Amino acid sequence: MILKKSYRQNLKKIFHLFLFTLLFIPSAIAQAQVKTKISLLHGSHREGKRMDADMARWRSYGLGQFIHWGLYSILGGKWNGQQYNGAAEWIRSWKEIPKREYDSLYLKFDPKEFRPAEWAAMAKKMGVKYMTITTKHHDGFCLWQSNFSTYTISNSPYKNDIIDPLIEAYNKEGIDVYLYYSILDWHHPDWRYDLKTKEDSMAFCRYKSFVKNQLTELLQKYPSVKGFWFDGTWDESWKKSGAFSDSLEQYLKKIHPGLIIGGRLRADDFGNRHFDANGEMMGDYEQGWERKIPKTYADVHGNDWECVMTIPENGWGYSQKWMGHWKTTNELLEMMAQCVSLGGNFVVNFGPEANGIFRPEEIKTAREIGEWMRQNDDAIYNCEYAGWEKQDWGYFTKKRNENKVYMIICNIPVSGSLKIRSSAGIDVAKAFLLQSPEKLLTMENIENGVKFIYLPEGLSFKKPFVIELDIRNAKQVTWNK
Ligand code: 16Z
Repeated sequence: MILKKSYRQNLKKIFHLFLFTLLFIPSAIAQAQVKTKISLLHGSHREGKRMDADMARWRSYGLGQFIHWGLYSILGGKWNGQQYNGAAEWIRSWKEIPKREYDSLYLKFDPKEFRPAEWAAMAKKMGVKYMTITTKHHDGFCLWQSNFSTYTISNSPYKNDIIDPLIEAYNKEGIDVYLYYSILDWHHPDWRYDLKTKEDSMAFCRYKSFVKNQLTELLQKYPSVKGFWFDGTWDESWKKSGAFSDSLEQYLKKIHPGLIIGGRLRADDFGNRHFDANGEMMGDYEQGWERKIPKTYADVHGNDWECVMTIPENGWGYSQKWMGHWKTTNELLEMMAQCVSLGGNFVVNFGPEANGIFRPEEIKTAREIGEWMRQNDDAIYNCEYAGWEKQDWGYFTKKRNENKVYMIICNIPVSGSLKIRSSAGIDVAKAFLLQSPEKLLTMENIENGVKFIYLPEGLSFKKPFVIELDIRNAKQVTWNK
């Protein structure tokens, strides 16, 4: 009887031990997963951010301009009296339109009103620090005089290079220029969506040389260019060409030191895009924030990043009919504040008409953003994530390497006071409206780090506004980067 009991107890013990061990199996597996990195020939080649001066300059921009201009701008989303329901620059893929007809549009591209100095002046007034222009979109038409294609501006009635005077005009205004280049090419005979046959591979091999030649040509022709914005890299053919895109990126950076290339160009050994099989970003910044903005700092994985945004709901090239909701200047300003508060750049897209004129809505948006920037750009340029808990009234940004935090206020609480919670070890020496630095705002300490900042009576704003906080004890504190 006794023996039997102890035997049972032992069994119970063993069983408990077994259960206990089971508990740890998942965490042991997870740990093993963390440790074993998949070895990749063509994955990410860097840990953390790029730390050179060119990338520091990119990081300081805050606001940028994207321009989509090409043959699609002639149609503006309309063909044969019908409005295409998709993005205007994609109209060639619409089943209603004969490809031949689209591919003859270059015979009509003659932007008589193209005045690059005016484009650059508008961008300067808007306050953008960098501009990205479509040198070749998916339709394959080249806005520069390329020696590697006949489907270029040279064979249009306009004849003249578009990219050269544009870069010159923008650079003259102190604005950096980046080149958009679509890898995907609907026009080129050697482009393939997938590589299924030997013939496909041979054609695609020729296509890859064509790409390399064109990119080399662009850098040789336009040495002041700061980087490429690659697009159209999602097809199987390119995903299977990770070795090529890896060597291409390294080659371009070698012939053009400091060149900036986002995470959209390459694919790793397994065809993963943007992030490799180990979850590490490929390229110099996260290029996936297209028409969407991260909500929290965790969403950006400690990487540099940029958000590109359309003013209408969708569509990048000129459309005769802007679709969906058009973002107001205030909405765009808030988006910019959100981006900068999370350490990213905000880029607004423009789609000029084929004749070289911007639509009135875009001119107005650019002017209004510029008016706001003239008063408030302290809170945008050279700013980073402040590391402070987000509050409902808006967004914190912090001047890099300075003891200044900005509050970009987009919603005034009915209480008239704004709550802040500074990060540990930080105190606020003074707070003032950026517009009236001599008048200090009243602050009330609530508890450790938590304060209310009182707005002056009768304050009313129709736009976001900025409060500057001069902070103390910042030296001992490591900013959350
Ligand atoms: C949903 O599939 C898309 C959406 C947009 C595929 C491509 C694009 C292109 C746009 O034409 C524009 O150039 C944008 C920046 N790009 C990602």
